[in-house]
Amino acid sequence: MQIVYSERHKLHATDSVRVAGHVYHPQEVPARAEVILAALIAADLGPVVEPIDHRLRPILAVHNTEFITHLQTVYARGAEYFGVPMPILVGDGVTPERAPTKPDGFIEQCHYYTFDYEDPILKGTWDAAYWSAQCALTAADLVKAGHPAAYALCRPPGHHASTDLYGGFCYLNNAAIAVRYLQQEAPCKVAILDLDYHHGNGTQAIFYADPTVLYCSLHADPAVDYPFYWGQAEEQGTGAGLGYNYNWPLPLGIEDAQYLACLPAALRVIQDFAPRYLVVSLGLDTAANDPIGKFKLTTAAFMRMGRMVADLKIDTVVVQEGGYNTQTLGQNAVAFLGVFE
Ligand code: SP5
Ligand code: ZN
Repeated sequence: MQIVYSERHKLHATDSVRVAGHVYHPQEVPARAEVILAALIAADLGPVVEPIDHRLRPILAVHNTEFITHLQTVYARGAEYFGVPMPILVGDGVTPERAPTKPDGFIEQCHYYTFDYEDPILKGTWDAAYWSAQCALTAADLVKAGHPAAYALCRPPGHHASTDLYGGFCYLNNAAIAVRYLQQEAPCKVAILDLDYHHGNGTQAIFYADPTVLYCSLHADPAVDYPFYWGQAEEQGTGAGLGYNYNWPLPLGIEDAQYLACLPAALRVIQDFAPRYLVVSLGLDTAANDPIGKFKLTTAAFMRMGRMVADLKIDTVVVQEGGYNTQTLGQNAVAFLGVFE
């Protein structure tokens, strides 16, 4: 399958962040994308292609203009505000609500645009996020052009970002941007299967009232793990979108058998929806020994999952989300993607 990758993800250089004299220990690091790319190349999984620049328009089909301006300018504004360039890293916990009013102050605006606390905006963060979204758009182009599947090696990831909030290591919602782009010329139904360990609260929010986009997610029970405030089974959509949002919160510690027993339910819902396209948010943080996720999936499970998804025979854009164990990310990406044509 075609693999879309840009080395510009390295501009989001989280591994070099220092905050107030302390070393910050990031988990969403450039090495993640590098080990996945190396493993896909070693396994000869397909040609690696550069993203095409679709400019801002398809990004603005999902995100609000002032939010985009904030992401583009906040680093430079911070340098002026502080008198010295430094990472913008705000907040002290996950906050559930979008605040109703945008304040005037610089620091307050930094808080206003995120719900989270461990998402630095660095000098190159905007460019990296922009090219991550372009990878998803280019994978969508390839599938539109007739490839049965394409993979976007997106970094930073996207599924926690909503219209005008970033968080969960996500700035732009790459999967949502691909969905809207797939619908652009000829309106059609698109299903999203979110396999990241965490609930994709951003993706859910973006399509919550939309009956043309089905969102299905398997993830850790938010009662006990991130993102905490979203992802329960009772969240089923709103208005015209009611009935087009499905969450399967799962207990911490589950192994292959329990996870694979749950997946067919989601695949059946997708089949019944009969979408023109499928977008998979592929998180690999469900793997055993992930430093953040607390499921215990083996590499064999990722192969089974890939097979089950490929057997749907729906034209599919796979978008990389989380996954933090750089020892196992490569083999698990190969296991999942290797079954696609
Ligand atoms: C895309 C994705 O998988 N985002 C996950 C965001 C999870 N955020 C919560 C992680 C909690 C662990 N952080 C501990 C930091 C210690 N310095
Ligand atoms: Zn995750």
